[in-house]
Amino acid sequence: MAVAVSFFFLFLYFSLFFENGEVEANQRVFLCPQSPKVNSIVSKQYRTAYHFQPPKNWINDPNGPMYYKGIYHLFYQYNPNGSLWGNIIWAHSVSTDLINWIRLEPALERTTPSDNNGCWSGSTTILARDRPVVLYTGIDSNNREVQNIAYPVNLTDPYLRKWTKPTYNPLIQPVGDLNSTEFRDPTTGWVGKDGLWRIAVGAELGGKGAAILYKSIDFVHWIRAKDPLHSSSASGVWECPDFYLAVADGDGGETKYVLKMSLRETLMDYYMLGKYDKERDIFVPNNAANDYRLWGRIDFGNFYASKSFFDSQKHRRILFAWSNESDSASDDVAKGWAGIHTIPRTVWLDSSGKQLLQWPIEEVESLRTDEVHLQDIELNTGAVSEVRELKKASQADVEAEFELHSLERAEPLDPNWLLDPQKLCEEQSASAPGGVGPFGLLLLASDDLVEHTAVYFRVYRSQNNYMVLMCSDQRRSSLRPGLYKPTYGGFLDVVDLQKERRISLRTLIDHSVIESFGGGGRGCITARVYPEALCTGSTHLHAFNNGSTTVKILTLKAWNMRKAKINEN
Ligand code: DQQ
Repeated sequence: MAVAVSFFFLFLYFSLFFENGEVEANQRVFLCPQSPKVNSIVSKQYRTAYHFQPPKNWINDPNGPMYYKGIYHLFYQYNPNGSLWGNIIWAHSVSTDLINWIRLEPALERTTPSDNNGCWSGSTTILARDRPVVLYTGIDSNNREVQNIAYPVNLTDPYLRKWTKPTYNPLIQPVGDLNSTEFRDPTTGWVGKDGLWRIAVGAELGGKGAAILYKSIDFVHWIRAKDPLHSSSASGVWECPDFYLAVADGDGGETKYVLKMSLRETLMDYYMLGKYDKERDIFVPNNAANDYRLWGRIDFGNFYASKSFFDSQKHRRILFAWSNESDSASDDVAKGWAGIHTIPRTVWLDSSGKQLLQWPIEEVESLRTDEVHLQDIELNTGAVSEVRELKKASQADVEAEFELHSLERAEPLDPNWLLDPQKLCEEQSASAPGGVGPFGLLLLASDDLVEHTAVYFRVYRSQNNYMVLMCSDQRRSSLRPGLYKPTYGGFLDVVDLQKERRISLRTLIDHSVIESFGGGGRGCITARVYPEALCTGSTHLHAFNNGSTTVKILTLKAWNMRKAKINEN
């Protein structure tokens, strides 16, 4: 029950946080969820309109996404009995466009001695002769984490509705030096030079985070390799490892292997780029820093347990992730649901070979309606300019391109800040005057602007370069008490800012979630927010600049988003 423990600590942390908010709670009347007695119609204001979620109950990690014979499949961690984590099984949905989904019966339930305490995360692999299989972690009757297999019952059913587990499960057990409660989340399989299958399993090994490598001739009998695919003493257990080849745009683009790991100690997703040494069967990262704060980040915000798959239909790699609620457990009980998935993103290697880039899949654009197109808006120091043309600022897609008149006033960068950009965002908030920035957007803002989420940039001068800080500040996102309202942030490696003088920001807003993509997908921040204004009135979109240098919005396009058909059946 290692994961339950981590949630416990998170809740503990949240509840300390809530206590401070309660003082305010006594003085105000709150219409949105506060307790199980809440009015459920009002609580619907926080449900998303185009993000993946089931009709009710708790969800967490995306599992085993795949494209098979014209259909996209997505499985996910699901509690069939309530809106808090527990009783975990694999729920299953299918789609032809990755945006609209049909809900099917659960694929894996807790039915055998090797999974009767939980069907935890895993992956799909398509074997020879087009046969998909699932590998997943079962929590067995002794509460050990074991690796199991499941097969579709009927390959002629295009939806692969029914799955069966052979009696020879478990395939892999936590023996020897493996910790039986820190050994989970098998990857998709790949074939090595010797024709054998390989998978990696997330683990903690001798106090180090690790991806343990196994080999098999038939996908059933697995032998542990001498060395892990990779391990690091910089962190504890690695959950949900993902291992794949990323390709840069264009013909003959550069390729690099990606090892992604979800660190339970921070509840954030990290990645390393490097080489796969096929002789030694190990991943060799380009940057083996022994400090996870120096590893790549998939997203700087509320985004965890991501899982990717290769979409053979459109030749792209697609990434899903879980975004947890940041309200209280009692709010989740009141809402009757908790957890969403982020909009699927395409992920590829930047042409510099130094980082991954991510962008919402093009299919989400089919939901766009009522386009607003603004140009050439000068934002002088202190400007706050509302985009009044956007009808519904709570269900929108916004793309803005900012032009920087000059970089002369960029503040000097203290290299120590690189280790903790989140703290820097906290200290240098959207309202703290700066040189070049802070400038950006105020999202889900109340009429009087008292509630808003600021997503913004601030440019710093380093020795021979400029560094762009991207922040998403939730501290003023809601007046409601009892919420976790952090500030998230990270530095973007923007190519040649001096020459380009432009920074773009794309934001997907959907009631209680804001997904932001800075610098063309160089930095991503997902945030969960619960503004009171969503329940009591209307919300607005503004652009702002609190830097001493004028910034121009070259273009701002915004659309309202139609509701997607997600698991409505
Ligand atoms: N969630 C699953 C585990 C995984 C964790 C349990 C990550 O398999 O390690 O619900 O969120």
